[in-house]
Amino acid sequence: MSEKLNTKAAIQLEDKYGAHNYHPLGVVLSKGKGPKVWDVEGKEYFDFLSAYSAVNQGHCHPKIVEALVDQARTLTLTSRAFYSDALGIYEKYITEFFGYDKVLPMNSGAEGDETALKLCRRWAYDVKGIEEGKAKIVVCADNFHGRTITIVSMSTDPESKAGFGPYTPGFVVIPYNDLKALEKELEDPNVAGFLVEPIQGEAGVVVPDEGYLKKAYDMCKAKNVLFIADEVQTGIARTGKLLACDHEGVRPDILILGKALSGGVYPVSAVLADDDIMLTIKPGQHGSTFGGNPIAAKVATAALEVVKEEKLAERAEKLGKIFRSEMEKIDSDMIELVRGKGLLNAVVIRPKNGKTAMDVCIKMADNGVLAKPTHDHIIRFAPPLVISEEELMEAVSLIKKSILSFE
Ligand code: IF1
Repeated sequence: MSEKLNTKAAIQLEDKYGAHNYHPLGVVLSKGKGPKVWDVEGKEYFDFLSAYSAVNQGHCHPKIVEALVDQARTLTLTSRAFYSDALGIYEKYITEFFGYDKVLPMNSGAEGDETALKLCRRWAYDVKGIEEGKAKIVVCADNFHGRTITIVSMSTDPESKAGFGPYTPGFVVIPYNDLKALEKELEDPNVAGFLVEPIQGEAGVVVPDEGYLKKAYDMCKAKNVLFIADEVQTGIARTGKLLACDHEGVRPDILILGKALSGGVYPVSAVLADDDIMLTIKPGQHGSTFGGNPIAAKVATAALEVVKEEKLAERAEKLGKIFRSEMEKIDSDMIELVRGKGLLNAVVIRPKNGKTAMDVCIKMADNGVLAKPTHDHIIRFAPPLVISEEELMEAVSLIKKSILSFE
């Protein structure tokens, strides 16, 4: 029975019956279309979070929803105990789309990262010849790769990690964007992989120096170490190229995708690699009930077709430049720094008269733009890539109005 909820009632229900593992902004959404969402009172917003870059193709993209509905009426889930007529076609499509021999289909981004870690360790023992149980994987401080116990074992964020021990061993943490630190760790013959976000999303859209990814990749290759790119948030055209690694011509040994791989319509993640890595996992050594299900296969195919048909990477590149330049023009000392690539951007807010990034986000919500701070003073701005230039400029004027209201 779906009662018509108002904002207050909806929040009360979630508070009473839902785990308190989030503290959402006080907005209750009930409809989405393209770059816009509407709350239960019918108020319209520009969505500048895009479900953390999962709806790059825009809310409820008709082509992707159609693919979901069609398949849902035909065959939803077979498990991998049997073949399906959807999976192989999708596997051919996505491996040709990104240029890899094979794909291992999963559901959440965290499962994608966990799968990549398992592949890296199997490759370490079966191919590189590291002693069983001794493989090390280098990760970066301020990383975010998901919320499982092994993944938070790699985290340096006390909020993500504290209180969830004992932790999974085998990880070495180095500073992000620090090639000297990476070079030093790569001297250890037990290092099997380097797992890195091409841009650190949760850390506040931290963009590394030009050339960092390429040099890191080359250093890994020189030491027979796998370069593993977590493109769950930066992939699928978000940063102005199909993959953020494409800005530097880097082809990861293991590529992790999620979020917008389904356009936000269904949980779909994927790990891509060539045979020498992918075939180290044998039948029965990894899997998932929903991994590679027919709906996921059709939805992800449609979502990727939209990326190409609507030139979303080119749009992100062009509109991102406009967005950053407009943000830099705002005459307010609350704007400390503007950074990003494509339509993955962040503004570092200098608190003013006790007003913080959260106050700016609350004011923006009042003015019809939704975004949320990360790490206190950073606001991430990531609209769906289907936003038009005119809509972007309308949202920019609302963001400006919000920030200047604190002058
Ligand atoms: C939350 C942000 C956080 C990710 C990268 C893997 C995953 C994510 C680079 C895991 C997920 C989400 C998770 C969500 C908020 C959001 C997020 F960075 F996008 F803002 F938390 F850091 N790799 N990021 O960004 O994918 O299992 O969630 O499908 O947990 O609060 P997932």
